[in-house]
Order: sequence, then C-alpha cells, then structure tokens
Amino acid sequence: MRLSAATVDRLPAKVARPGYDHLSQRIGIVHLGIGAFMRAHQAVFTDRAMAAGDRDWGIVGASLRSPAVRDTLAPQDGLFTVTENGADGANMRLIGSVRDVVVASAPNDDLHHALVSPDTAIVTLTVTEKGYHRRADGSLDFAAVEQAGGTIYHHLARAFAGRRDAGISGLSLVSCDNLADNGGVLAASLGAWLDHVDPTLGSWFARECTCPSTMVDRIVPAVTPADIDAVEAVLGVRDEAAVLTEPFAQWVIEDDFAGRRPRWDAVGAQIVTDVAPYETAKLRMLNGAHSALAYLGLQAGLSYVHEAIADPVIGPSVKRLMRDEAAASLDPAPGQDLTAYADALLIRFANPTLRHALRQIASDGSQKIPQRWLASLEANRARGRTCPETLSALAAWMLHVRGDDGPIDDPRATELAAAWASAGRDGIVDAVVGERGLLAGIWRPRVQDRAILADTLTIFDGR
Ligand code: CS2
Repeated sequence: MRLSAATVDRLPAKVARPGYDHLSQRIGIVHLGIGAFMRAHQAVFTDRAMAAGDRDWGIVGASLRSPAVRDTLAPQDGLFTVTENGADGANMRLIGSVRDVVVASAPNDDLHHALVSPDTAIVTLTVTEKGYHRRADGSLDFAAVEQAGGTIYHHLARAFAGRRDAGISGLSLVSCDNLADNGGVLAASLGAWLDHVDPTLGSWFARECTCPSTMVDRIVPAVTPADIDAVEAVLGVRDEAAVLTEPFAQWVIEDDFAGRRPRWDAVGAQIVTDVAPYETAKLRMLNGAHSALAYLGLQAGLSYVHEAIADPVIGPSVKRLMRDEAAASLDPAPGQDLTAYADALLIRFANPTLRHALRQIASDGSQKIPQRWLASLEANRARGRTCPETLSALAAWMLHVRGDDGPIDDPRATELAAAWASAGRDGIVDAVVGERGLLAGIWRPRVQDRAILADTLTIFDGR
C-alpha cells in the first residue's frame, strides 16, 4: 500500500505529522529542480513554517526534464517522509508542503500557470551548478543555453512576460545551489539572457524581482532501493519519494525579498544582510573537503565519506585542506568561528549511518571545483601561501577525469577526455589550469603550484 492522503492515518505515531491540512494550502512557491535535496531542505523549512501557523505556502515542485519525481509524488498527493539519521537513532517526519509536482517539458502548461499565478510570490531553485550554464569565468554561456533549450532562463523569461503583460507583480527568486554569490549569479545570468531575448523584459526583471543569495546546508545521500524498503518496514506503507538525511540543517538567506515570504526564520532559517561569509566558508570548507574526500577516497578504493575521513592518510590530509588552506583563505564575519565550524563538519562527515557515496560527490567536478578549490587557491596565492593538500586533491581529480575510477559523470567529460588525449600526463596541468585551460579564469597558478601538481600526478599515477 502506498503513502498518500488516504493512508496517512496508518502511519505509526512516532512519525511526526504536518499539523495543518496539507490539501487545502494555497500555492505560494514554485520550486525548480525538485530532487532529494529540496525535499530534505527547503520543503522541510516550509513545512515547519506552515506547521507554526504561517499557512498557504504550498509548493509546486517542477522537474525540468525527467517525469520521475512527478511519477513518484503524484500518487502520494505530494506527501513524503524525511528520515533524520543521527548518532542517537532516527527521527521520521511526514512533510506536507509539496502540493503538486509538474514536469517543465510536458506539453501542458502547468509550470507556466504556476509561475504566472498572482499567488506565487517566490521561486526557489536547486538546479545544480550546471543548471546555470556558465563559462569557467562565470559569464553566461548563451550558446549552451540555446542548445540545451528548456532551461531555467527559458521558463523564467516566458513567465516574466506573462506576469508583466497581466500587470502581476514580480517574484523573489531564491537560488539554493552551491555557487558563490548564488543570488548574484542568478541575477546576472538571468539579466543577461533577458537583455538578449527582450531588453524590455530585462528592465522589468531588474525593477520587479529580487534574487537573494542563500547558503543551504544539509547532507542528503542519494536514496537506494534498500532505503525505500527500510522506510516501508517502519511506516507500514510504501513511500517511493522518501529521503534520508542528517539531523543538521542550515539555511542562511539574504534579506532581499520582492514581496511576501514564509516565516522561515521562525523555524530556524537565518535571515541576514550578508550571506557571503557563510556561503564562502561552506563552499570552501564543507564542499571543498567533500570533493577532496571524493577523489582521494575513490582513488584509494573507498566508497563512502565516513570511510574516507577515517582513512589514516586521507583524513589528516583533508583536515589540513579544511583548516590550513580553506579556512585560511577566508575573512570571517564577526562572531564566525571557523575552528568550531571545522570541528562540527568533521563530526558530520564521520556519521556512519548516512552512507554518503563518494561517487555522488565526485560528479560534475568541472562545475564544482572553481568555487570549492580554485577560489581558495587564488585567495591563498594572493596571501603568498601554498596549498599542498588542495593541489593534491586537484591532481586526484585530474586522474579521476582521465577515467581512473571508472566512467565519469561530468557535463564537460568530452572536453576533459580530449584534453587527456592530446596533452597526456605532461601537458594535462596546463590544459586544465593553464592560461587558456578548461578551468582558467579564477586561479592564476604560480610556477611552484604547477610543479607540485605535476609531481603529485606522477606520484599518484605510479601507485
Ligand atoms: C556535496 C554536497 O554532492 C556534493 O557535491 O558536496 O551536495 C553537500 O553534501 C551539500 O552541499 C551539503 O550541504
């Protein structure tokens, strides 16, 4: 039997319920990119805000391409459970904030109708780094957007025209992706696209909409069929959209909304004037360490984050990357304690119940590395410091994209393979981080940085 509004009463009492009538909530938010991360993070904050009394913030979740999430959530009336796996056991909660799921590429106009509805005040996004279609230097790759079709830019441009023509007010567009200055990136990229397709729409967007920056944090491992079976054993009904995560969740949001917003701050989100110190620390320390664990761990034949951090060689190396290189590259805000932050991250990484796959983190490295490692390398270079641990992780990534750990999952896989084919091991450093390299634009490596990279490649390759 499937989880749905009709079977909710069968759930065991220990599963926390929404505490509001989920089916009667009006829509206030459209989310682009409804995946496991959104279900374990933004959907939970909104659910809690509604449970605390701030009603009518129902979410329409959109998948940009695949109907898979719609097909699992539609028969469940949008309901799903979140299991928080902590050191002292698991907590389960039923989430009621998702009212409807649509597929953006479907011929019906469901997404468009949701985006132009006067009730919709907010669009949140988790489309991953590659969903922004930026070049390595951060600028919008117009050709890639055109070639992909059906991108966030296409959907939002059409929705803006609809709202403008009907005299409906603008939206707050809240990027929840792991990009430095994600709000600024969205504003600049969307602005550039709108000016390209219709400059009058660009000025409507600039006047009517805002793009607050955010820092989102919660570790959400990909769900396995065994997880779904285990959740069913507890629930007594089958939840095909279940997500499993850690107890920790953080959301820091820039106070820059075009209109109304849920009282997320009443349920743990931080609304601040400047997100940058939190976002940069999270990207370079948490995500930077994650990527290092992924490539060094896979190279050593490991599978999960908790295994890699416990490894006697990789663990200390990643701790130095986090403390001596990433943290050292930052200018903390008053009261921001980076030492305590690093300690807390290491405890989260060690959580053995999460089973967070290194392979999941290793995907899309070309999109992640610029803000996780290269920004930190550049800040340290400017301060005259060398970063042996970050360089060693970068060398491991170069071998990863050669295919050393198996097939790679990266939007630039073809270009990376071509770079290896033409440059070989002697030329790959230049082909990737040289002046005209694939990842040029953020970091200007010194001669000694290139030498360390080349040496580390040789050592790793000889193992
Ligand atoms: C991870 C992130 O897959 C990855 O690249 O580093 O998804 C990470 O788990 C989250 O950002 C944690 O908030």
